[in-house]
Amino acid sequence: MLTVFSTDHMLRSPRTELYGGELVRPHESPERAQIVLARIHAQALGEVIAPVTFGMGPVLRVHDPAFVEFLKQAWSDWVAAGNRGEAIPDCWPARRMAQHCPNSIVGKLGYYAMAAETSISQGTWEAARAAADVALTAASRVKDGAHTAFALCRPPGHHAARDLYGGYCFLNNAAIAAQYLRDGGAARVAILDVDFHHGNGTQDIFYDRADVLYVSLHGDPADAFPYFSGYADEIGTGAGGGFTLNLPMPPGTEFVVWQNALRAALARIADFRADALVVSLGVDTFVADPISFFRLQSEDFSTYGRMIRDCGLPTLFVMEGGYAVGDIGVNVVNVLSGFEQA
Ligand code: OKP
Ligand code: ZN
Repeated sequence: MLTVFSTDHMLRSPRTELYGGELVRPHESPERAQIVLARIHAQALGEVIAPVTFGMGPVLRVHDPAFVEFLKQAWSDWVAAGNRGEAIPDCWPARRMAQHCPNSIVGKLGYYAMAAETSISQGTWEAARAAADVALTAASRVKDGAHTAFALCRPPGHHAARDLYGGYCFLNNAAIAAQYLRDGGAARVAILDVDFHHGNGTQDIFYDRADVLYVSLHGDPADAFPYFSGYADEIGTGAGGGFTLNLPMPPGTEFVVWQNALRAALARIADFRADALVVSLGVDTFVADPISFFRLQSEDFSTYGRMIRDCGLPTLFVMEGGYAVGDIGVNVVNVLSGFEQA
């Protein structure tokens, strides 16, 4: 399997994550991608190439222009305002308040953030832009007839909506790739999100559309981030009614239960008659993940890679989460090699 990877991911290297009332070293760290890359080489998964630059065209098919401008300028605006630490919002447009974008950078952070753990730091925009190019480059191979490709994106993307960042995400790499496949001629694209967390951003971007199916397996939002999205009764709206499927599962969920949810997800995808599949691949379902509560073992990742392969669809894998850093390479490559083995 071809992997697309950019060393520019390292430009995303914040010092802080707001966690448990403290500013800690971020779970979403540069070593994550390096460990996945090392495992790809060790297992000889296939060629690794650098991304092509696509520019903002395909990004703006999915994201709001003012939001993209905000991301571009956020760090320099924050520094210019005299702030000493990393950029963290501390005030939100909550219920019954004005939904206006303020001039102040502090106000803008609250306006565009869906969570506060994700500090913006120098280089964040450049890394996010490179991750979108990684996804697009891998998607272009699938568009041109490759059966599969792996976009080793970092930072991840599935929490980023049209005009929201947070949950370690800035640009929605999987959504940008899915829209690119649509624009490249795929009439129907399915997105299967197997990250532990609900992909609120991806769901939101395609919520009123019947041409992109979003199916997600995740920790019940009653118990897990992002808390305010991913409930089973969220099924899409308007023309998109029935084209979102959420399969939330409780704390302690084991692979046998998760696998049954995956069967249901794959059945819905087959019924949709997708032309291409985008997998939001987070391996934070792993039993030892420090911020999640499912109980998958490393061999289970191979098993479900094979199950996804059995769909028979051209498949783009896009890297999302996974924070048990020592095991992330094994778990990701187990999915990808499970997919490739006959
Ligand atoms: C990003 B991705 C846990 C707090 C979680 C944010 C998690 C973002 C996950 N106590 N805060 O979906 O892997
Ligand atoms: Zn996650």
